[in-house]
Amino acid sequence: MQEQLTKILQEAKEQLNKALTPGDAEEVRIRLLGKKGSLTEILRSMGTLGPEERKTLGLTANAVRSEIEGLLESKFSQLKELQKEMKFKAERIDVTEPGKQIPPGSKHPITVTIDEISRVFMSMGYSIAEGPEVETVFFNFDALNAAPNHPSRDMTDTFYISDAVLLRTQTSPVQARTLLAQNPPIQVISPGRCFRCDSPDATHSPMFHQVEGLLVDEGISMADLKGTLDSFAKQLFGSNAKTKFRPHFFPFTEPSAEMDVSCFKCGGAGCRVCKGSGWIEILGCGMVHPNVLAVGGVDTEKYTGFAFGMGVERIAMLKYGVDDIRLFYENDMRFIAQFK
Ligand code: 2NM
Repeated sequence: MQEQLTKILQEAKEQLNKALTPGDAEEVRIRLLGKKGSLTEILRSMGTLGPEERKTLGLTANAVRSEIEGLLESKFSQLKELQKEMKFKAERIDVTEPGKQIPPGSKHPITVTIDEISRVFMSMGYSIAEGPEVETVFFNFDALNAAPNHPSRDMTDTFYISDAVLLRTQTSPVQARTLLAQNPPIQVISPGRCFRCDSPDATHSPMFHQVEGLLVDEGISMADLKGTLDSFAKQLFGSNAKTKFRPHFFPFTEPSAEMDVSCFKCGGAGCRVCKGSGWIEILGCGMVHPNVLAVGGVDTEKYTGFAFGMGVERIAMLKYGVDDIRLFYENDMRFIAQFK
């Protein structure tokens, strides 16, 4: 039995030398010191020995046991330390490594166009006003002098959320809100997203953008409107641009007009862009209807004003020679990235 004990100690040393993880060491412990372990078996079988023999053998067995326990303990802590080191090594971050290259983005052509239009009007003293895209029927139609039977109010032309709430069909409700919130002099533009029930094609999209403008002060006339919008056209399309105003109808302005710009492609001679006419329709405008001013709480005896509105997509298409409005919404980087 002495020999067996020496062998067990020898085994313990060999097996622990081979252990690579705390789990391996634990297996060694179970094999030798566990309930059915080889050292445990020997201690159990000692019951059959005589008292003298049991005493000497017992001492040796206990010495072997505590030596193995000591070996196990140091192996455990050694392996745990090793495991921690390996974990640290695997998780180490090289803070000097260069970062991932993220290519710089570019502005969307609609944003570029809104920014250019806004810059021109801001240089003339206009502020930018914003409002909700989900609007009330009151601000989108009623406050803007739209007749109760006006066709644009129809379910087939406007996205209604409920009887009294809709997606704004233009940004003019922002002007109506501004008239209520501020006293003249008022000088704002309202760029933003609008919605109309249209089937998409090359020139129509159910979601599009507008920039509208409003100026209200004492003694404002059609001459101010024409001067302002002519100056705008020259800044946006070049100093050679000429403008002309054709009578039109809008419910919220009286009189109303549409403004054409001389074709910036052919200079007015006639080409594909202007369809041979030499002129391109750019925006709608007019003197704000007294009914609109009155709803906004403006004294119509004292103040007059002009307003205008333009489609951003249309201007972007003309400026950049884009022939299909749907290209703006496909988010194809090959298209988008061409406009900086
Ligand atoms: C247009 C054309 C003409 C317009 C009118 C107003 C308001 F609220 F002041 F009455 N805002 N925008 C207006 C006038 C819009 O878009 C083609």
